[in-house]
Amino acid sequence: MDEILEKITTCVEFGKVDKTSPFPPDLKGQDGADELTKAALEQGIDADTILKQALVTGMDRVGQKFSEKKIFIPQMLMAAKAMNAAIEHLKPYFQSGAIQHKGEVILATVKGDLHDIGKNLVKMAIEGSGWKVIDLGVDVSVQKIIAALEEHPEAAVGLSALLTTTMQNMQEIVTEIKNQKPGNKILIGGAPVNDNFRNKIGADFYSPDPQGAVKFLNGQVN
Ligand code: B1M
Repeated sequence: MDEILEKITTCVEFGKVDKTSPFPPDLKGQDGADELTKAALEQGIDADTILKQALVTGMDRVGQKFSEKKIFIPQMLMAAKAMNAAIEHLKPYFQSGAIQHKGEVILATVKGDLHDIGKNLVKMAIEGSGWKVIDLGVDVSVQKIIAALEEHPEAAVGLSALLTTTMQNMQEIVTEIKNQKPGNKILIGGAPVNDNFRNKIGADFYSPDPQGAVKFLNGQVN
């Protein structure tokens, strides 16, 4: 099991999407994140293990190398492409929830921020738990969120930010939603965000992971 997980990690790390990907040259012709993830599931490795032990580990290596200026944006984009190819296979495992919706959640990556892999994982988990998700995408302004709340007045709002700079935008968005729509719950997450920040900006809940977001929406934590 460890061997195939390490191979998937390497594919994310070096942006090898599938067998046809020419990069990295020393893995040319070999299976990529796409084929290996499918094979890992077929071997009975559970989706959560693949996500945490292979995919997120690969992305952490990418982040580390980017910080050390050993790789640049194109390599990060290839890594994201490889991770997304793998996630496609995991989707059915995270989305097998009830069809009857428990309620609605508006989900967005905040203004100025283009990172969507974490948000998309949160989306899968929330949908899998039986919630309807209105996904506004990335780089989302407060105006767009307020407009979505006009259409879905009972919805909770989930915000993601991956950059220390866009955390400030998250703060402005939360303040404005709380001014205009004080009754709607706001849940936040993303690597640089924590519970102290949540407290400071007046959001209702912070979760470090998709599972925590689900528990909050289901009323299992507050
Ligand atoms: Co960028 N990036 N990036 N990047 N990128 C980071 C975040 C960075 C930490 C890399 C580094 O320097 N080590 C750094 C941020 C530094 C900082 O602000 N402190 C960084 C930077 C600097 C940048 C640019 C500014 C680079 C540049 O242009 N010079 C640029 C900004 C663009 C922009 O957004 N305006 C940029 C661009 C990109 C790409 C587009 C190339 C690509 C994103 C592609 C995509 O998302 N479609 C990218 C990538 C891939 C990364 C890293 C390598 C991986 C991010 C990721 O997907 N992680 C990242 C380093 C890293 O994280 N290791 C990095 C995996 C994902 C599963 O984790 O998103 O944290 P995460 O989500 C988790 C939790 O946080 C939580 O659940 C998820 C699953 O556990 N969660 C929530 C997330 N949202 C939640 C919401 C919730 C609840 C939980 O409730 C609503």
